Amino acid sequence: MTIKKILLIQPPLGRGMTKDLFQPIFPYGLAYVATSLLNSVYEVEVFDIYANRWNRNEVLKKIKYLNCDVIGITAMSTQYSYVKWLSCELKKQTKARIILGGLLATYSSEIVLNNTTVDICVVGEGEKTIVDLLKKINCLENVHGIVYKEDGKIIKTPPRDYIKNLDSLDRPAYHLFPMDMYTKTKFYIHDPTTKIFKRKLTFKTMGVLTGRGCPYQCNFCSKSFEGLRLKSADSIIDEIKYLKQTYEIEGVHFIDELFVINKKRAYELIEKLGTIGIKWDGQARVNTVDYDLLCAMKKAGCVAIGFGVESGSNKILKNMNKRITVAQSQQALKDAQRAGLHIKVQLVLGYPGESKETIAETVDFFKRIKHPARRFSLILPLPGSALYNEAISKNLIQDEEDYLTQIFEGYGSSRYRVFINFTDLPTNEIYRLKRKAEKAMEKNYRAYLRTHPLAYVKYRYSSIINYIYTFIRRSIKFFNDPAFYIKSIYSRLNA
Ligand code: B12
Ligand code: SF4
Repeated sequence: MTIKKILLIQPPLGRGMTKDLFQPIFPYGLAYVATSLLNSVYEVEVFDIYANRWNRNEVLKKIKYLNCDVIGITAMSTQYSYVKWLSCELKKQTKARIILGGLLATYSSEIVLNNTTVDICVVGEGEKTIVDLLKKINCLENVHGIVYKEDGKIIKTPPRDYIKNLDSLDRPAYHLFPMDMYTKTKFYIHDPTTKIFKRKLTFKTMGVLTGRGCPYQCNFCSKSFEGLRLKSADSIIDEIKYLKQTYEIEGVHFIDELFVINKKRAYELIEKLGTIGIKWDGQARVNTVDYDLLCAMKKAGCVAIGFGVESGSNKILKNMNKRITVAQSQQALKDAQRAGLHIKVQLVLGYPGESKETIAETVDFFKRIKHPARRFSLILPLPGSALYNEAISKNLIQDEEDYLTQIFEGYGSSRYRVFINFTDLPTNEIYRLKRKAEKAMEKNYRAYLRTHPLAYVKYRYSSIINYIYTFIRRSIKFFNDPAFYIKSIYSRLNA
């Protein structure tokens, strides 16, 4: 079999009707795989179902006349049910081999191979494996880092070594993707008080990766990569400059699992970021920042910082192996507020050990630090995490395939949401306590605002202030170069 053309697919999130879902983020995994394939002179086409917001009927039309030898799909665990449907429809239309990569393939290969029409799962990083795999498609046992089925038996080949030097990777194949879909959307400051204080900055933005892996081992986390590897500051800046020049981006979301890994690395990066005039945000830990660093970040263009605060109870943080304390969270949040950064906090409810008392501790924590957080995610054990293994061993997940089929909502809070109850409380009581805690947190923050008029004005009218700011910024641009400005508006409208 000679392979010439490969189709790469990114499925949607949620129920597969993505009209109201998140801002699409550039699928780096697929794009790096595409680069490797192009370098080995394969022809590559991309279907980003998620970014294009194609519904199932539209997808069926698209795949009706497929002309490719291999299909590569990327997916995280929550996309299992869609992958199951899609792979089945693909098999009806074509004889092309179907290869699955990403977290779903890495952590649930057996389930995938036993229940879908996927032929091969790529475990871990895909850049080298895909090329090796296509070369040896008729002798798969010689390809490291894959799982496949032969005569009804699951075969796992030895793992492939991780790429040590990320700078050695060629640029992701941006040109194959609908870039306007990832960049034309606005730069949202995800303030959890969505109803009253939603902030929106109108920057053209793009997700950017500065490394792979995270040195921590939180029990609930299903990490993309083992081991920590970082790109050099120069190569990150080059990439951002390239994105600025080619796609006119003005903002960057650093989408690393952990962006502020330590102070040394952070200072090294922000020193350079400060010179290229870009707005950005990223994820830190409360133990990797201090006031001086946060001020330096703000000066270098940082608009928002994310912290996995998770809980206001030391007992729960310990159970999570989060390796932070409530006192550290309090300090970091205060420092970030003082430095003038927007703070996005991730909060989770329902971790083993959670009780009325631990929830009350979390509510009290936010009352103390006067932060508007008021949304909890419910714990969702995902394959690849210690918590998932705990759920299996405690028999809380009995049928893994059925569980994967149901978790398409992720941490979402809609009626389709699955909840694995690790606590001693009845599930209904957990939902009630969640609602009660969220209400109490909102009430506490409103009470704080009533006694602090300046903070009230800042939050209540932040969107108006932002519109005025954007208007002034755009007017300056227009008066500097009217022809260029009109051309860029025109091309955005056409996109
Ligand atoms: C961007 C992002 C998103 C975006 C969407 C992603 C997109 N593609 O558009 C958004 C913000 C929407 C999102 C949402 C969610 N996300 Co998310 N997300 C990420 C993030 C930050 C970056 C993904 C990325 O680009 N990685 C970098 C690339 C290089 O790695 P990669 O994709 O794994 O690809 C490599 C290999 O896996 C492999 N590979 C991948 N695909 C393919 C395909 C083929 C054919 C081959 C051969 C190889 C291959 O090769 C690639 C290169 O080496 C990761 C964390 C991270 N930094 O990785 C989390 C991450 C993927 N998300 C995660 C989670 C949990 C979620 C949510 C479920 C959370 C929630 N709120 O509910 C939701 C999904 C909700 C839903 N309904 O399904 C988890 C996944 C865990 C798991 N077991 O699936 C991660 C790992 C974060 C974490 N540690 O918790 N996410
Ligand atoms: S939750 Fe964050 S800090 Fe913890 S292991 Fe996952 S990525 Fe690392």
